[in-house]
Amino acid sequence: MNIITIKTNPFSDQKPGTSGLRKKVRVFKQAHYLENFVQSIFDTLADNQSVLQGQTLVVGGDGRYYNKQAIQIILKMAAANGFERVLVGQHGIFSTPAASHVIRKYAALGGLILSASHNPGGPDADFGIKYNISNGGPAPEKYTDAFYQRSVEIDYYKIIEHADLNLDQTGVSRFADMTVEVIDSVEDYAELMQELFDFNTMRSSIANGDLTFRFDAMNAVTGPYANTILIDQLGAPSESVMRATPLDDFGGCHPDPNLVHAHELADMMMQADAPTLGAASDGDGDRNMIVGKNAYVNPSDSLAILAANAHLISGYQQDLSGVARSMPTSRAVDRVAKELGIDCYETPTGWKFFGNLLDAGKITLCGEESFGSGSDHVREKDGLWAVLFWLNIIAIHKQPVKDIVDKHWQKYGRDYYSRHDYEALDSDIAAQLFEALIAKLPGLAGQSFNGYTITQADEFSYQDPIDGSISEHQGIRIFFDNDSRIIFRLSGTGTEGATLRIYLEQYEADASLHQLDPQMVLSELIIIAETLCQVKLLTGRNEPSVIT
Ligand code: VG1
Ligand code: CO
Repeated sequence: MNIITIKTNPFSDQKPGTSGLRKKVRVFKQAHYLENFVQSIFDTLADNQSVLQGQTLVVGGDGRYYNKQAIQIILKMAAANGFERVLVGQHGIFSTPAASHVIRKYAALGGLILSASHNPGGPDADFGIKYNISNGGPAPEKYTDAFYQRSVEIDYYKIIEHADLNLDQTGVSRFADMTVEVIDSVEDYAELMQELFDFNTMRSSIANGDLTFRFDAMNAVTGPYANTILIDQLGAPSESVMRATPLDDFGGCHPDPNLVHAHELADMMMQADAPTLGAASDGDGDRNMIVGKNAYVNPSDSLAILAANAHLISGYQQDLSGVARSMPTSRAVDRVAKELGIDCYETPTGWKFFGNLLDAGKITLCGEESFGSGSDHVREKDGLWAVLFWLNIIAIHKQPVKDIVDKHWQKYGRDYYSRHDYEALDSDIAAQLFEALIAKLPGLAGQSFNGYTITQADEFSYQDPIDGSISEHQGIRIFFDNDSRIIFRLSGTGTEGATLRIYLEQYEADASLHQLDPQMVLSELIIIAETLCQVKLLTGRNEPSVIT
């Protein structure tokens, strides 16, 4: 094997964010940029594991522009760094949850997932890479910090000279001294779904026409998964899956499953002849949006409804061990946990914080307000899993989505919720705004704004209950005496300027007040949020870029 050691200079900007390293494609395409980061990961792993020899690495991505080229580079570097075996998804494709499952199933050391998730793709758009550890989950902070430390001092990387691998053909081949297996991207994942859900129940509801749905794969990675599972295995008509071919620029669309970016689906669900369920997932298949006929399901509510109905699903008939949500996610799932008598954990934003709780068996289900939900079946959020969960619930209840949601609110009350994002702000202005907000926190408790009195104002810091590690500065929390909250965070996934997220939440127990427009119910909190952070005033923006 002809290993070449290439001299390189470090880049200063390879600090992973909420979910891996995300940059513009043109940044990733700079000479040595990808190689430096990959070598930083391998060097860190070699330190921890002493050797990479004998180890398996999983590689795949969401099919976006630069996916295949990056995989060829990674294969050559994995061989040079001594990996025994690499498992690659056919055509270079793995959804994030499928990669997580493959890492676990084949006892790999870890995996490299190439994706910038819901960010747009194409030569002028975004690329990303993240490392998942042997439990299948995103590398925790102690790893990502170490990758970054290594990246700022790296001065060489190792690669072999080798012809590119044919990624389109499944099978085992030798790649210098390493074994490479190109495996079907869907098969293992589809098997796992069959273990969890009642395929017979769903199949008969679909066959007799009780259950109809439209799934929007958004020209992204879940297309092949949805075709196999929803069409071939559940027998749904082929038009039930739309935009099913993964395109390297997602057809010029933004693969972010919300009412704005999946507007065709959203419009369809407001028609008189809408199917029972509308659903969409994001670029890498870990997010989900759920819409019923005339009924958008807020992701925080979706998590709570899944928890409340889990006992009906064959894979979750054992009692849930506990649940978890990210801090800015609404407290709807807390109310279900209380009723079930189980623990509910509150973690910082990002799936990596659920890993320890899942591994320790403390939680079965978890989720985030950002269209993410999942369970202990993998160590990532899982878009199609959530869609199957909903299809399964509907097939059992034989009720429209709206009725399921309304009944849930009648029992638990409704947590009115909305997130306002101000994207691509000038980074300096955003940093100043955030600092000013932090400076204000000590004086806020006791202050009243139009009848809303602040009871507590602080920065969220988290101590992992399993390994004791502490993560600070995880968002600003403002609590009010009427059980409402405002949270402020700066995004850790954007690739342009800074993105400010404002999360607004107000609880309503009275069922006669459950059918109101969230923006109206939250209007007072929206005004208070502006008074506190002055984002409009400081940036000249009139309104948020995205409201979900
Ligand atoms: C966002 C979401 C967060 C999610 C992360 C990765 O992070 O808010 O909940 O875990 O994206 O999701 P941030 O730091 O921009 O708020 V994905 O589907 O982009 O991997
Ligand atoms: Co994603």
